[in-house]
Amino acid sequence: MPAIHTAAIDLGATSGRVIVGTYNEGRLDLREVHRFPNQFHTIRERCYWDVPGLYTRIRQGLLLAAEAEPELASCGVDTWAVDSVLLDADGRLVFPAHAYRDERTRPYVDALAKDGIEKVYEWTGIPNQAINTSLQLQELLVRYPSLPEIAQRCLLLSDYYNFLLSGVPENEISIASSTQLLEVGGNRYSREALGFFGIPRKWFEGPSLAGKRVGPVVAIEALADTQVILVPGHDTACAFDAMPTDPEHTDIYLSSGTWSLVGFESDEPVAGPAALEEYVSNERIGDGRYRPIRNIMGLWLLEQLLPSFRERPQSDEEWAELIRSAESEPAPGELIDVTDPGLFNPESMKEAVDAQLTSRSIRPPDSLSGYTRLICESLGAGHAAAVRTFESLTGKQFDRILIVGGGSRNRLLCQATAERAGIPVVSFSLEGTAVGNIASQLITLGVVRNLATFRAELLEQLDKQTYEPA
Ligand code: LFR
Repeated sequence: MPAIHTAAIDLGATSGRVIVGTYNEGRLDLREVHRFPNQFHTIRERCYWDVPGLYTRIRQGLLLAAEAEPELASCGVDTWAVDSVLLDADGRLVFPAHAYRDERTRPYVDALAKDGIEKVYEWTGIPNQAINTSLQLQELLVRYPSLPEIAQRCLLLSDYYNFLLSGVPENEISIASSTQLLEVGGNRYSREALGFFGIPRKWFEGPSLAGKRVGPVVAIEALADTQVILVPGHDTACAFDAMPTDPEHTDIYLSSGTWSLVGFESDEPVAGPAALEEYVSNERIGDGRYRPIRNIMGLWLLEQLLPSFRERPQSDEEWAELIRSAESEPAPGELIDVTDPGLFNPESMKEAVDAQLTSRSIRPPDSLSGYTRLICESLGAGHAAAVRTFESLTGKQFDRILIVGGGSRNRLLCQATAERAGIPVVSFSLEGTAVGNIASQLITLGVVRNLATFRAELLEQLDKQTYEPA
């Protein structure tokens, strides 16, 4: 079979990339053709994404991909979850896309916690989090009750970029599951949840399972023969798909970037009051199965701390140097509480961390390497707690943690996680989200049989590093 070329459009909250994947006889080679920074913009306390700017980058990236590989069979889009756009009957944007770190949903989180979350969790399997699409839409609808007269459709961001490229609006299941509006027991939107939040039923359709051919790229002439494929629209679902799990092991997964997402694949949700109490989020895999996860604040803490330090790392070497010096810092006696809402979107992360520590009579570190050590250890403890939670809720025993994402290159974080969880952490040199995105395209194109085959092939190709607990 000749080599097959596909493009992954992979948008994260802090950077985006377009990656060409070339698959040839069981081997996948990746070429990053475009990378660009991403950030939300705060105007009068409201936070917005630059949705048109990202589309310009996607177009540029696809043109570069087509230049590199004129025979591009397909492309697929994955993005971070929960954020959405509203469209009128002609597909025109009726509202700017808010970013999930906007604090406008706070009163609605508190109200839901007081009254209704037990029911909502029974219907949807998604706990009460300020970022949820449900609360974001509820806030808009309370403020603008006539919105449904104009807005006819809601698309999450990956769905929206698929729509711009192909002209076809789809709601894909993995990203749909992050809305808190999907039925936990089936592949449908929950009438009860939509009714509870006051969201019009017409805003959503489907959802469709991943692995569907949406149509050709009609928006770019040079790509008229390239198919848009509905890959798992949620970046975390793509990252989990890329985990080169080995059937000999019982693995739990950690996708480590801006957020730390700890979870596993399952045929059933992890439901009930204890799961709700532990904030277990029953998100979906592109094929409709479950991906129970716990969502922990992640390396956002470290990224946001950097602007306060002149000696912040600027290159891979400087990062490695920072991690080395953090490793030689003494292990902190006390950790940061990573669930503190004060760390969610503070003006100064350093001041927010210091405020938390001093309120607990703990002296803040005196250097960037001290903070790095403290954050990595605190995240390691959060990861370990999530593993224990899943073990106690399900009766399963996990014997390894597979880690992908930016944090998989952070030795200190991997080692801290292994120590605190008491099981090995296996790190793969892998662009997880882009690889999962491409896997879904290859399976849809019929060149790879299924995910198990893809993972087995990938496992042979990757370098791995194992961090053992002491
Ligand atoms: C990771 C991620 C998480 C989601 C958060 C907000 O990029 O998609 O899974 O909880 O971003 O969308």
